[in-house]
Amino acid sequence: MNVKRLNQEFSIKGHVEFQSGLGGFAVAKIHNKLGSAVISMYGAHVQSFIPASQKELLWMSPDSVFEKGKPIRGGIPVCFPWFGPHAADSSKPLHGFARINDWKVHKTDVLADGSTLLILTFESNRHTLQIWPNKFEAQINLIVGKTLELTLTYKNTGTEAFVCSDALHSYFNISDITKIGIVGLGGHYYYWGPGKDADNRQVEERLVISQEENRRYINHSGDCLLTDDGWKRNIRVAKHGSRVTVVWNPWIEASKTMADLPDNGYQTFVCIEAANTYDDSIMLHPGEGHSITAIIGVEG
Ligand code: TA6
Repeated sequence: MNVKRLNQEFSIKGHVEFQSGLGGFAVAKIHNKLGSAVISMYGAHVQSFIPASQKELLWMSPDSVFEKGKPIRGGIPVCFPWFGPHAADSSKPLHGFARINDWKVHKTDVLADGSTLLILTFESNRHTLQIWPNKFEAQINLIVGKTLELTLTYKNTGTEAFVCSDALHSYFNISDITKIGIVGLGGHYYYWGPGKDADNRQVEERLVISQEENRRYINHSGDCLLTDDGWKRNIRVAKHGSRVTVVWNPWIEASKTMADLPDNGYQTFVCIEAANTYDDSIMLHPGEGHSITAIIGVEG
């Protein structure tokens, strides 16, 4: 649907307006007294979230491409129906295909506290069935207020059971990677990188990043607090329906290999991701569904 029709059907004065964004992708611009956000219909990708009187919470790569078939770098990519490389075929899109397809607007609304609701949908079609032979319906509910609440719900609408994995791959905007810490992961076990072979346990309560990190904490369903001493701000990352938390920063060498990331880009973001993968991948019988939610906001 083009921007004019989206505005005719779904804009709400003082809350939601649709515009043509980078790459020509339609974006929803949400603005209310509690905060503002920009969400692309391509990938249902949140590109910006700014609570009232705060700095941007999400990091977007200045070198991101905005092209059909390629993922956007930064913000909140939605990883579904698998997280990371496809288990059996690495030629399939990394992190699934939800983030490289167009989503439809289903509903916009204003909630009682003045926050704004946007609901987007995406379902299996002949293209997705060629890549992944399972019928599904997916929905993303976004509530933009003092916090940003993002819920991905997917249902098995086919006749066979399937297993999938997911992640809300949030990139957080930080003052400097040497000035931040992540609290809430102490004592938890993690795998490093996509492999499942080494069991590591984090001893320290506050994780400080000083090298490439790609930690996947298992059996972790609690909150993380991203403490930023440079900007004197703490971001709470809460979640529901997720048993794996991923912390990723590519550091110096890996950043140089990524064309859509500046060489020094790793200094100003860290990813803290709500996920379900490994033994916590989601098995859905026909008619069953699952929801994963991330809630992010500034503490205090
Ligand atoms: O969540 C961490 C991770 O899976 C890393 O392994 C790294 O590849 C990152 O995501 C980015 O993936 P992308 O496909 O967006 O380049």
